[in-house]
Amino acid sequence: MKLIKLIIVKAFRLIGIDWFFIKDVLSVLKGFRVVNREMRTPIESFHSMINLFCRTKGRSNQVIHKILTLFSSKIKFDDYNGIVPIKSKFELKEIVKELDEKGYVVYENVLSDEVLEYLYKFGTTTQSSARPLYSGKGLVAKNTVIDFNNLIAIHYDFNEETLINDPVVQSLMVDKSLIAIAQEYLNCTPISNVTGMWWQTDFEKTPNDEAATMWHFDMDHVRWIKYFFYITDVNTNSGPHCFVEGTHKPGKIPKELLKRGYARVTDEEIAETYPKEKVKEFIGKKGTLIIEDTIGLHKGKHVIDGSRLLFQLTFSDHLFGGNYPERKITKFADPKIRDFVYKNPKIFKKYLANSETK
Ligand SMILES: O=C(O)CCC(=O)C(=O)O
Ligand SMILES: [Fe+2]
Repeated sequence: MKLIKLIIVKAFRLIGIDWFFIKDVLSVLKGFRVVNREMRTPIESFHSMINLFCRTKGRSNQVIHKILTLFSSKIKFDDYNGIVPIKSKFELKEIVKELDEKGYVVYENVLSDEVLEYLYKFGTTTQSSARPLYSGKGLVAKNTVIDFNNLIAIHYDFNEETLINDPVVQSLMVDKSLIAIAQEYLNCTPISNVTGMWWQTDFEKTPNDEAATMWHFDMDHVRWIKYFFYITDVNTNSGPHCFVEGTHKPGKIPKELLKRGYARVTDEEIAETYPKEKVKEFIGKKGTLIIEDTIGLHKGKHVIDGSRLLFQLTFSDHLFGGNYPERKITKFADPKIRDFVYKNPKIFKKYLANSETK
């Protein structure tokens, strides 16, 4: 038996596959069985997915994703009415083509003044968790309403459960244009996942060493798409979101940057690796939407003057991934939203009580 195992291991090694690779593949497979049963991913399976991503320069996620799409149907749309203007299937395909090519698409003015005012008010009157972004500051997270005259943190994070029970947030979560883009990009029913809102502030006006190492790729799920909404005007000093065009494609993050695993990358490394014109800094007025595949390299630039309020929606291909605290929708502000959610329980299964998704 030992001999057979040795021969198999040697044979795989000849084609560049070692025992750790096989172990990671098996661990990911086991992870999917657990997620489908319990809606939670074993941590070792999640780490195996990241190992495989780094070893295969992102190709493993593409393969897993492809398999997942074979088991997932798509929802049908009569129209794509929503905050992103999409008049036809052709237009939808054009948007997704751009996303495929560049890894991002930007829209201005997608939110009405009322929605912007509402979310800004939410951001300035609701408690958030104030936490220093960087380690070693000795500051612990504190629940507080942001006070711009007395900032205590770089990062103020709003509770996901409060957000998903908010009427305006719910109206964006069920927006057909956003769901249609996610579905077309992911080629399967998109799953609403990780809804967030946070302030980035100039609490620390001078960027320190750690602020220069904020470039990273996300690896929370197999494939996903994020929607970043600016709720405040964002200039070069108030923390624009940044992305390296094209790095969402497999093989576009070189081995040297991947070999550290799921680690952060410095400004210098980005400048040395990619042409300047590919490093995008998104300056935009409030109401700007950046749709992005954050499997590519991105960061929120350190804020040196002012504060940035950002709202985020995520749609993924599967619940497999990092485990977030359980968050449930307990009330609907609008019967239309409730109907949409219950008609599409698969999209919202993360946020519905288990019994409601059956
Ligand atoms: O704050 C930003 O612009 C970046 C946030 C980010 O990295 C993420 O949401 O994945
Ligand atoms: Fe990120």
